[in-house]
Amino acid sequence: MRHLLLAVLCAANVGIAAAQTADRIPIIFDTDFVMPPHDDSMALMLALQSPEIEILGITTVAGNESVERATSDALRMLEIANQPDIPVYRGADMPLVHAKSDYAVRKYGRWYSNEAPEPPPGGFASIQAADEAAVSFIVRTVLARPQQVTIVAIGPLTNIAQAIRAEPRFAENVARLVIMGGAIALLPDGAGNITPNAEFNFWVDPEAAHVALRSGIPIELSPLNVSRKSALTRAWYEEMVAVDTPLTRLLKDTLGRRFVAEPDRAWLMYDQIAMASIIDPDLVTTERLHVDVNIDHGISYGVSVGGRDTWPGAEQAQQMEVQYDLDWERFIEMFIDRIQRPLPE
Ligand SMILES: [Ca+2]
Repeated sequence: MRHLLLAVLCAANVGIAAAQTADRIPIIFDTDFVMPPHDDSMALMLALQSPEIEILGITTVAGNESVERATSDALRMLEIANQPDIPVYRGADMPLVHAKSDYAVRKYGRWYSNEAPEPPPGGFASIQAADEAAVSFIVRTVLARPQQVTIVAIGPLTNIAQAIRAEPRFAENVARLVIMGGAIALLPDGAGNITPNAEFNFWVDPEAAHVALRSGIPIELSPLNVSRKSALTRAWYEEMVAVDTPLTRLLKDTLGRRFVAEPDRAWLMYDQIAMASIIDPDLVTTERLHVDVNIDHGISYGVSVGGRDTWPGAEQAQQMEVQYDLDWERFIEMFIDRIQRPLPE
């Protein structure tokens, strides 16, 4: 009897494990990665620590910093998080069209940089990036699992646009594209953050955003409107690092400096919200809008425009879900819970 019971329990456990594997959402994590306090690294920590998510690969792109910095920082993050087997693929080192300018140099971001990357905390990783290029990996992976793979794109959309252009069957086989990018003036908090009306990721590669947004892929946009519903204060930070793990230690050494320098300032979270919305869609409120991106090299270069109905000039604007509100407390509590969980053995 005892043996029978044990056998039943074992079978039940195997069943649960199989169900968990089958139910995981397979993602490609496309990122202009930089170590904390940058948002990409905290979004990756969230994905790595969430059993709902299966990361098929990380693809890097120039954005916050150079693609070389994105690649070396992402590799080091995987070592710290004890998940060194997730492959990292080096992506585009420059936007499709946008060239370095005096304005770009003066403003935030070093996407145009060709300097050697600074070593990440603890030094460069011993693991290496894959030999395969990011675009090749993205196309191959999506075609191998038609309409199953979600792409979370939290940097300039250069790699994604190149994948769309490289393979005509690619777009129709992507399950979903979740983008951190843009700012929608129609909705509250819709100003830009790099020019008056343009958001950074879209402004760095407007032509790529234009290709991605018109691709026909089902899109969920996580623009600045929803980022501005977040407020990471020192109190939340202190709760986050109250449990000692390699991840919270890294956050203390990096993110912690912000709260030493400016203890009363609240910081926005960006890519973390896009990632969290895949794990728990109820964290955000969305509205279905027509959205397109301006690619004229003038006053509105890289500006996203969203509308409830189409308008003259917006004939190509695809409809997509646009995030504009956030259950902040539920989001930050989930984020802290995931960050504090023990790392995989
Ligand atoms: Ca990013």
